[in-house]
Amino acid sequence: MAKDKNSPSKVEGYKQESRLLRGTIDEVLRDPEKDHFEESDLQLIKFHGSYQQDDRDLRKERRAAGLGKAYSFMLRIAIPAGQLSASQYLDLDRMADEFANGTIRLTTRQAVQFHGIIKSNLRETLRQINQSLLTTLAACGDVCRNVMATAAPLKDSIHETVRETAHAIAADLRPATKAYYDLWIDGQKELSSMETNDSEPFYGETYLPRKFKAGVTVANDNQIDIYSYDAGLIGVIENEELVGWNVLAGGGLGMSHGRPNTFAQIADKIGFVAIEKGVDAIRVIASIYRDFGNRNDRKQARLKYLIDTMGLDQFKTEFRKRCLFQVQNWREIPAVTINDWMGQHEQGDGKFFYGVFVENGRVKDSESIKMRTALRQIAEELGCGIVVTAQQSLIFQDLDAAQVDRVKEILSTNNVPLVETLSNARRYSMACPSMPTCGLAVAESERVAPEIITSIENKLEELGLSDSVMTIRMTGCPNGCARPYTADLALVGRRPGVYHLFVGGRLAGDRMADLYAADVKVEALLETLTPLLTSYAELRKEGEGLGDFYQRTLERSEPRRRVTGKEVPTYDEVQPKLYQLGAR
Ligand code: SRM
Ligand code: SF4
Repeated sequence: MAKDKNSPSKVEGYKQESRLLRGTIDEVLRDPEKDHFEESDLQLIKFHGSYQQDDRDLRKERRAAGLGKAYSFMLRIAIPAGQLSASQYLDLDRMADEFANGTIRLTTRQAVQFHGIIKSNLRETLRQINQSLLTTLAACGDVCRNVMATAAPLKDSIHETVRETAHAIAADLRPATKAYYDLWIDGQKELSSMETNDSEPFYGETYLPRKFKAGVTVANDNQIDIYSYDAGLIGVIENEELVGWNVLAGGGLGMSHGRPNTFAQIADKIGFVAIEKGVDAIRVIASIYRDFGNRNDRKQARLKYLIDTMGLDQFKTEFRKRCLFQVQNWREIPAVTINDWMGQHEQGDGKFFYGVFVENGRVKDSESIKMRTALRQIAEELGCGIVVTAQQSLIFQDLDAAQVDRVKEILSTNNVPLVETLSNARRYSMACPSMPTCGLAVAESERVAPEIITSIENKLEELGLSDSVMTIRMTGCPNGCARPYTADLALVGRRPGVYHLFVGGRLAGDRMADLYAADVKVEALLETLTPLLTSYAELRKEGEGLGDFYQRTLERSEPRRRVTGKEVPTYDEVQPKLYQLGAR
């Protein structure tokens, strides 16, 4: 029978009947005959930080041999503000071999993922993660996900407040259910630092309509791409003091190829609140979403769709009504800038931090580059704190000058390229995991991205564009996990070997790119890009990024705030304009 479009989605029912996220997870974990979960538990384990996956490379072969899928689990560890101690990192490094596929995956949201954990190891892996005082709770699921903060470990009071606020939001919106501890650590709450309960005072039995993402940063540093989230706080600085937060709501990058009413969108400006009201402001936004978000159609359930249906003014009115504190108008702030914080920086207390670029966030040892060995050695020898960045890389902090030299030495010994030797094309690139673990992938991403970057890198060098700072991002489907739509240049998977090409975002992450060329075969990528890149090389102004050049060519007065991916590609519109500008 067809589903009534006004009735709650199946997942709402699973949540409601789950006894606060228990379902039959325990029974399945105890059953040695079962190597995977069925539909309702499969949705519930997400709240516990896990996705059931299967090795997609093996599907065909196994099917031909009459075998079922090769099931395994991805585990995501939520790390507010990306901050890890050296010993926590070393625990994760050990677990990567003991339970996972020998790699650690740093995510675009400052979290860490393991892939390839088999069901029989799931409970022990989660137990050990908790023993390290880390958690997978709410890393996935219909809740507030990992809360981000600019990665720069600067030791001034402004950055301290940013980090503390991110931690406070994470604690405030963390689910209260005891189920997590009962299931994974035999109810041993003392193994964890978190408060639990057997009720959900904020979320209630059905939690949020879907995921909810939040981040905190300051006006001069959009390292975390804050305009892409459901809710964000941008610290407003006046006379070198943090005076309060500009509040954003309704950003989001997921969209579906086949659904015309899905879109990626830059967040809306909601207002300005006092410093001590930042956490409350995010909770109020989450509460409006909890109470009014779409629970019938999960494809329309994100906050951005609620704001679209409700209207921005109505949303703002509801926000002000629920805030039991003063909400002022948005404060004008300087255009955001972004720093990836790679390489060496002073941290403001006489010490330094050092950012290490990890290609696509995959910490592994390859034949040539011993990235995992190098990072382990640095953490072991120097015992320094680590920050996972929003660009899938990491930072070692609290180093003295001699330790910085030692970090560089260890990296070089293990063949890890130092940031100054990387091309801009590679340094600012990101790709999502995609095949073979992601069940939603329709095209390759992480596995082919390094090679694609090499070809773009060569083209840029040939055109004299190596100095251009350019974000190049790639995903294996339109869901937007590597935030493609805010990049200068992006490839978004359509089907194997075929990508939509987006152009026109920028490093600052504050506008959407355009669909530039549709359904481009990977072999035709450079040919499609060359006219634009050639004109960019000839006609760019000093310091002008590719996205900015593209926008100037199109004479856009207002930045694009929304993209559906179903627009008419701009390729044919752009070419004559390039000639008008003087391209040869
Ligand atoms: Fe994502 C689903 C990986 C950041 C939008 N994302 C997935 C899943 C879990 C696939 C699935 O549902 O079965 C992917 C797991 C792949 C794997 O094998 O590991 C996955 N997403 C990732 C990560 C690991 C990409 C990365 O390269 O680091 C990022 C983990 C973040 C974290 O630590 O929490 C990741 N995902 C994002 C972002 C970027 C961001 O938040 O800054 C987005 C776009 C922003 C947004 O949410 O709008 C994003 N992921 C999605 C969506 C589309 C959601 C939507 O409402 O439209 C899905 C699909 C879904 O939820 O149904 C998705
Ligand atoms: Fe998977 Fe698509 Fe996200 Fe890539 S963008 S990880 S293919 S859901």
